[in-house]
Amino acid sequence: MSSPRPSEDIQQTASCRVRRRFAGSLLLFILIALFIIWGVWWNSSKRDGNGKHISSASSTSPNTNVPSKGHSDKKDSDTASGDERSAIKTGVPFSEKLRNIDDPSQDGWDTELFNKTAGAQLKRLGNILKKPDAIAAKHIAAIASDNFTCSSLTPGSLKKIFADDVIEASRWAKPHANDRKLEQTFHGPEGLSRALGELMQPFANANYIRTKFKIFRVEPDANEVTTQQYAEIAGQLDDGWLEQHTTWLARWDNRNKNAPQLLSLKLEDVEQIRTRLPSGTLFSDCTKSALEHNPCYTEQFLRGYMYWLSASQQMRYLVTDNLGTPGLALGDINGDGLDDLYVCQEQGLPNRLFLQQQNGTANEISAAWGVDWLEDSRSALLIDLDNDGDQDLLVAFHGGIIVASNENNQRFELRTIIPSDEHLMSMAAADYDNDGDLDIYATAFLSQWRGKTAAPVPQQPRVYHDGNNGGQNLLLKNNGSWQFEDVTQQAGLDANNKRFSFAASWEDYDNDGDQDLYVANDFGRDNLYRNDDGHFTDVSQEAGAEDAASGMGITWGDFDRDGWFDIHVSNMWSSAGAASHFNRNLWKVPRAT
Ligand SMILES: [Ca+2]
Ligand SMILES: [Ca+2]
Ligand SMILES: [Ca+2]
Ligand SMILES: [Ca+2]
Repeated sequence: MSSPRPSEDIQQTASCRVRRRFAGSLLLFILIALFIIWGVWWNSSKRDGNGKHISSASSTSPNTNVPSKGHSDKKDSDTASGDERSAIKTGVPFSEKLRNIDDPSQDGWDTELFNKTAGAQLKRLGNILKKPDAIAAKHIAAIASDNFTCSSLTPGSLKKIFADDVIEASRWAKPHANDRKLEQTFHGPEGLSRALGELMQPFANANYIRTKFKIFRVEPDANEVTTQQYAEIAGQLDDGWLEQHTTWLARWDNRNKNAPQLLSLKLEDVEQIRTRLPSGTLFSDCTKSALEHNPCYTEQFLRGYMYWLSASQQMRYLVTDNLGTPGLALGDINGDGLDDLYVCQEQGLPNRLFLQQQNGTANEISAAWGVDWLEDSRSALLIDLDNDGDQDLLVAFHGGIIVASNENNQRFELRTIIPSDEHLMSMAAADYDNDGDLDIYATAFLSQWRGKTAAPVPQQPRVYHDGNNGGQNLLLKNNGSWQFEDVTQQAGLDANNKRFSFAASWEDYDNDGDQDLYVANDFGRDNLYRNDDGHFTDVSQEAGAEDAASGMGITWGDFDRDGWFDIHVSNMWSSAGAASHFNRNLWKVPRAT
């Protein structure tokens, strides 16, 4: 065998060197890749590992858990279009997908389908009512059958239930045998046009007429369908407004599926509000005139729920629990006597602070004051936490509560973040222990928000009328020096504390000198906690305050001025939901196991 030639030796040596270098580079590459993967894992495990409730001193340091900052000039164009991404992946724009999901004809929701077509007919009717002197049978013919009949649509007599210099409210004294107006019967489109002409007589000289119909019950029966709906008519008169809120019972001929014809109408209920004001209206929406010169007003505030839903990859999957509920706070942050405004925005959009000017407009100063946080903020409070006379800032977000001090009416300084696994919603502050400083109560909807998964943990089953597997609300005692302690359990507020809470409000309802607490809960009963020397007892049942409807908000007020505070709870109601409730398909949904 001949030995290799020198040139072959050189080639082989060079080749070995190349292989060794390649192997070395490959090893280095693998090591770098492993290091990057470890880094990502380490960061993610740190995020998931937030402590529960009140943090230790180290984790509440302002230097840790610093909330993300936004840019005041961030534009919506920075956010990629959900439609574009969706179309690239599937060829179907996201907005079209949503429309398909929302099409009741696809999955047998015939009452919803009818709700749409009858709703369109009622909208046509509403447009006809806007010109009372032009109401004619030829306009009604496309809406009412030739067989149409109705009694008068105007109530015979109204009973005054409240009156002062500005507002007069009346309700229908229910029809009785002597009410001759109701005995009149109108036939066909011509008859309906006369009944509507009579209904609109009080609005004949109105400058501006607004109409709105809401169907809240649909009962199909062969070729006929019965609906119940609210019918609202409002008009601006020379010295104020006239509003009629009525309930109509309607029967429809449904043989023309695209345009059902009215067979009859019947008046069921009436409430009338008359206001007398030289300026015309009690309240005017000044959001635009106060804020429109700030870029975020048009670029972010005017965008609706559906815009952000389609624009954000993350929100799309968390829509029901993570979008559409950011709150706001009012307070005078610079001590000039004018209330200023802090607005929470959806996750990824910076929260906004507005300083009110003498002329009533407000300038956006979020970045300058250090509070343009991008966290998934749900609510805020402007209150004086350290009793130095200025308004400090609290922001509840999914992950905890940010506490910031007001520094000389010039900026906010992050003091601490109180971490929480709960799915925090709103907050309410009061000095529950009468020690001279404000303490915080924070409501939670779901629990385990910051668990092992990025998405909220769904609570199943979700018992609609008495849910008891929701988040746990927190009572945080103010210990001074920006330290807060979770005293929920020791204060007795762990009783009935697994409900789906949205709102809470403090008031001394029993007039014994301490602050009591009402909590409005979705999916079931509310809580009224009586405060006895800093310890709470749930007295909602004995106090008759165990409202089982879907609680959204709560406020106290002594409405009859007898010295005892009363409660107003706002509950959820949906005309579409009410109409769907009677659809048999609702009961076909399989139960979660
Ligand atoms: Ca101010
Ligand atoms: Ca303060
Ligand atoms: Ca206190
Ligand atoms: Ca009390």
